[in-house]
Amino acid sequence: MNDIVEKVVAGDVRTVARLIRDIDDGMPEVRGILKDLYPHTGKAYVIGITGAPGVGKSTLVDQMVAHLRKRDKTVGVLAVDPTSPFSGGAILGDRVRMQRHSMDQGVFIRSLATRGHFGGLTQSTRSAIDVFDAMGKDYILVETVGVGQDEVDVVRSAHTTVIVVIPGMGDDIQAIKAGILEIGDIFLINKADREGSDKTLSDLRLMIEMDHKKYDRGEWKPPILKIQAVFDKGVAEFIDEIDKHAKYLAETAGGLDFRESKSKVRQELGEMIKARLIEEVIDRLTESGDFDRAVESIINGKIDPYTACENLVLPIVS
Ligand SMILES: Nc1nc2c(ncn2[C@@H]2O[C@H](COP(=O)(O)OP(=O)(O)OP(=O)(O)O)[C@@H](O)[C@H]2O)c(=O)[nH]1
Ligand SMILES: [Mg+2]
Repeated sequence: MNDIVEKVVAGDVRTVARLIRDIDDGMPEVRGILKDLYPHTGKAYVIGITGAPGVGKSTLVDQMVAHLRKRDKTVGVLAVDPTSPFSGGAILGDRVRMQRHSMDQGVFIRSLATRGHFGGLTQSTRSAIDVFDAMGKDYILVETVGVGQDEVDVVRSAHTTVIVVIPGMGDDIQAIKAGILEIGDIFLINKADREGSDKTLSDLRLMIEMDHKKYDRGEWKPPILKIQAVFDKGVAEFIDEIDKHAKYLAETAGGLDFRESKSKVRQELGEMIKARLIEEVIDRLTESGDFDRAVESIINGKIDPYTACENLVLPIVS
């Protein structure tokens, strides 16, 4: 076995940290390692936590870690922050917020900014999850900011997807309705110590009830919980709901191991091909100079971008 693979599987923190950084930077060498790590994955339970900036995701994650550690579970935390050009800002805040776990061997916290490459966030998140999984973490908590399509793609690799809102976010509720409603397995109204949480609860309930036919067929009906992450109120109940959802997944078609689910594997392989193709094609066109020449030609009015794109792509794929 490759030395790096061996160290990751043994849970060597420095090796894993370096690997996550290389994934973030889009280093091509990582691919070979990921191939060899794959047989060691498929054991972790992945929880995606998404929501608008500042709703309390990191505070919640920190509390979840504490609860899971009390149950003797090991935990990996991945904070995905595409908005941060370097590991400052929000990520630094997260580090501070989760400081109390920093000396705990059973907890591993890392962030991804995805500075690297065209494959983008979805691919690097997927890879980082695999690394945490191979490392032997029982639970992997993935925090992503936002309520858009990117988040949908990122959380597709999670077993349980949690959407966090706060009271009085009327517009955000609308955004969720338009974008990510269907991916939420559990909805949390955090900061329930603030006014308006009952209104938010009924708004969310109304949205979820619209899909009542699904639930009549026995599909999972997302619970909505009011919590106060910062005071650890409702977090234990929330984790019970995660357990219920895990049980639901285990008992329905597909099961807990996504690597055995045809639809998940199709989805993932499709994404992977897409990302890889874009990367390879852009690399090749940049190296040969064809890309820059086409840009010049478009600017000089010698060619339109549609034709330029066709001229660049067709020779490669045909
Ligand atoms: N009143 C109240 N404040 C809370 C609660 N939970 C978290 N907060 C506060 O909300 C602020 C933002 O919390 P974070 O955990 O950083 O939120 P986040 O969603 O991770 O933020 P980003 O990562 O920047 O998107 C902090 O000041 C928390 O202390 C809560 O239940 N009630
Ligand atoms: Mg955060």
